[in-house]
Amino acid sequence: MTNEDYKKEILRLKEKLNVTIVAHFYQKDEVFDMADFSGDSLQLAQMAVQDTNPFLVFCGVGFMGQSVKILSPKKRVLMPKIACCAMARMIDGEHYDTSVKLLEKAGIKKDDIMPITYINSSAEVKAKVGQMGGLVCTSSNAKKIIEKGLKSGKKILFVPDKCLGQNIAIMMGLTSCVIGDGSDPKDADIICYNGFCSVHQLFDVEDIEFYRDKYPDIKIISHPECKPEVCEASDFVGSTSQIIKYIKELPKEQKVAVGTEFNLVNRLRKENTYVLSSTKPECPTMNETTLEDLYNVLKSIEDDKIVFEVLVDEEVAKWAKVALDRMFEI
Ligand code: CIZ
Ligand code: SF4
Repeated sequence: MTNEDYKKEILRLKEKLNVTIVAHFYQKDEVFDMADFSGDSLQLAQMAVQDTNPFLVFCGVGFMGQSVKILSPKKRVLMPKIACCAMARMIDGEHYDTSVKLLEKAGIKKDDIMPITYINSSAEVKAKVGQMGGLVCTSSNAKKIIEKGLKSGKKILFVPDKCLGQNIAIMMGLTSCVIGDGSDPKDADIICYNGFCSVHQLFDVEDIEFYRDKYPDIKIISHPECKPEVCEASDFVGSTSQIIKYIKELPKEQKVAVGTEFNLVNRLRKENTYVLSSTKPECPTMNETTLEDLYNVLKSIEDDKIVFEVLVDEEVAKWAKVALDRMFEI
């Protein structure tokens, strides 16, 4: 089948089966174009809760489908590929427990820790955080959530993205450390787990200098998963939805160089928009989903032989929902 055949079949199946298709901003264009809704992981989870169709097909990575399932347990959530975000895979429940133990060894009591997990984490990690009184954040609301966490008077344990944790600490004038970096975690306001996004690590200060030399008036935009020195040298730092909004409000002739996943940057504005890297910053897992996969998952509903359904253990879902709901309350 050609891509055109797949597109026709996807539209036919979507109508026939009452399925809602959602796609994250980092999905390939041809998959993105098939979606009823697109957005960042938080926007998509919120849309999914309100959607009344019994089936939802989520084109994105595993933790995003899991979040929808946790928030709308009655909905049947399917993913064309169970692709796991590389950063989310850097921490599981055991790594989380070990991190807490390491802090205890360093003299910080468990009761004095306020854990916050970036939404890019497994349901298991979200559940551990929920059980310990903590909450979830996204790149759009991380500052607000950390501010709230600090009001408890406890130390923040921020998992898994050290860059997001460090960037927020810099923005708020706080101290931070990374577990295992040799410093005393007691001296830090925000203690970060040593996880990162391999795609956003591709952006360097040299890339910024290259563009500033070439186009002195250019605006440099980066995602808070980029390294702290990159964010500090940027004109604007924001989540995917914040980046889109920021660029939309700029005059058309304003040149911008953007440090985030390629599919989104490429879609933003064809002229005057540059990718802030000499290497193509494609997320391997986001790019795994193809039109054929989307077609196959829809066909599996039609044939009543469902594949790639997202299921979350009840007890894990219960505590992960506690951590997600605490974020929504703020
Ligand atoms: O939460 C998301 O969708 C991700 C992974 C990034 C962002 O900034 O929106
Ligand atoms: Fe995960 Fe990075 Fe891909 Fe986002 S771009 S899904 S954080 S690996």
